[in-house]
Amino acid sequence: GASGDLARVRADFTRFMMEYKFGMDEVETKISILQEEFTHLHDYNPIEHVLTRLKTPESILEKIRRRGLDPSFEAIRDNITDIAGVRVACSFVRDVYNVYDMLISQPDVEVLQVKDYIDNPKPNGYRSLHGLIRVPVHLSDRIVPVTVELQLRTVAMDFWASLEHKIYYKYRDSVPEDLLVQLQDAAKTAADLDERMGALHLQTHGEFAGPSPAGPTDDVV
Ligand code: 0O2
Repeated sequence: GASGDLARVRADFTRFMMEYKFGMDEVETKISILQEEFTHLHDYNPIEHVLTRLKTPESILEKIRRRGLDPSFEAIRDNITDIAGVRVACSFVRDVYNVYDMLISQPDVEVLQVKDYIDNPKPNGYRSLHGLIRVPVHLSDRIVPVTVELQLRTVAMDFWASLEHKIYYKYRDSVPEDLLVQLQDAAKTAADLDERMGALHLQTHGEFAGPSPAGPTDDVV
């Protein structure tokens, strides 16, 4: 009957969402391990904070509708890549790349896409390193690959992005031009702060305390 169908759809959806939650948990654990290892073994921790979020069913369906797609599990799986999101805020720009490299060099992490908005900031001033990754989740009877959107940025970039997001949300598509200009300018200030803090840090913590790729830091005491 109809109520049986509904119950089945609900159960399927719960299971579908659960897989994303598990994928997100796997990535969060990987980051916690790096964080703890750094705290115990090195004199500083490159990760300031980590935030995970699961897209709500409403917001998934809204995005599917907006794109004119079928609300099927297949369409969602193939098109909505940010159901599971993990955001990592690091102290310095160099840490962003180092943490990213440590994560993606793990053999069970597959990179589907990278968007480097630090190297190539968005016109509005947005900076972050985005990686779409896939991790295996071990269920009771099978292994499922789960896509997780990873966003890494400095605390300064994070501060800027959270205010910009609030302003954008408040004004929707019609943020006053004057505010947009001020936001762009604030993004420049944040980038400048990152650069200055990075330079200061380099003077006190020469080499990166981890398995980093060769950086421009070898000759710094
Ligand atoms: P929310 O509310 O954070 O989830 P898509 O995700 O496919 O629609 P795209 O362009 O393929 O978009 O992905 P992209 O550029 O990697 O951006 C995805 C996410 O990055 C966004 O998710 C935001 O979280 C963040 N982001 C991207 N651009 C900006 C920006 O200009 N300002 C801020 N504050 N965040 C940004 P959502 O779903 O849009 O938002």
